[in-house]
Amino acid sequence: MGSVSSALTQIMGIVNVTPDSFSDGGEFLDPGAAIAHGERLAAEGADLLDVGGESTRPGAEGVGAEEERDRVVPVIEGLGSTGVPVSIDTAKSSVARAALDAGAAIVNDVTALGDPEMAPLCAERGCGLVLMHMQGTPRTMQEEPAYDDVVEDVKAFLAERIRRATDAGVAEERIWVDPGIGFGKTLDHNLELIRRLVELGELGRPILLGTSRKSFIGKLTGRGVGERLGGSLASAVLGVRNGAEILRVHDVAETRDAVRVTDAISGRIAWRDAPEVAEA
Ligand code: HH2
Repeated sequence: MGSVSSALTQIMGIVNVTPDSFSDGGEFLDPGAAIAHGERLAAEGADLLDVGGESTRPGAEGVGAEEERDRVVPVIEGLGSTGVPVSIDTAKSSVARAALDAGAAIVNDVTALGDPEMAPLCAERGCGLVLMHMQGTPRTMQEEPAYDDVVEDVKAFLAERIRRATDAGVAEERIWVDPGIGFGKTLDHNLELIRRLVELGELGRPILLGTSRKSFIGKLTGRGVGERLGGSLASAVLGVRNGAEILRVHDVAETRDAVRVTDAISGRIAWRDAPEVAEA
């Protein structure tokens, strides 16, 4: 988690171990396939791997803690040899505990401490903690999302959850925040959050952004889930431009290239730090 002080944008590669995730559900339910996928993302340059055993797509039904744990633990153990830090994408403290025992370093909680045991656990373990904003629950969140001012409302929510975490003993420097693109938001809400992302910087914590292949990109482009790379890259680039420091993505190699160029043009890294390239 300490690496956020680096000027480089961090890429978090998504490893879904679910039958029903919106973009790759069922592809990697077998632990061996999920580990191989994570290893591929690590080889492509992922700085972090986010392992999830419960889909949070709109309308998704929840999964029991035991099943979720059985899905993610072998994958986290298997990814240990990559040397890439793993985050566990879960809202359940019992799953988080098992994942931390298996070697995860970060808890990515899309309910931002909906489980009252989550903050004490993270305090005790000294792990990283991602606090994401969601309005409603995955089953209901897209019914009629409404805000006074989406950015102000998300910011106030995250500020309160940061306080809740630090009150429980989580070190503030271990916390990242995330506006939760697609979680109880209309297309306009999503666009406004990315456009005004820099305002979340007032929370004083690194911003993680997850736009990869999401439905707002489909709405804008008319593309199916497997055809949203171009739109995803555009949102990644503008997200970084507007203050995101960590990007949660499916397409690690392509996003990495896009943000290296973005970082260099915007002066976040010197071009001399770029890898050697063959002249073409
Ligand atoms: N989005 C998803 C899941 N977890 N975590 C954070 N911090 N931010 C996000 O934007 C975010 C997240 C949804 O994407 P995906 O994992 O691809 O699908 P599913 O929820 O169906 O597993």
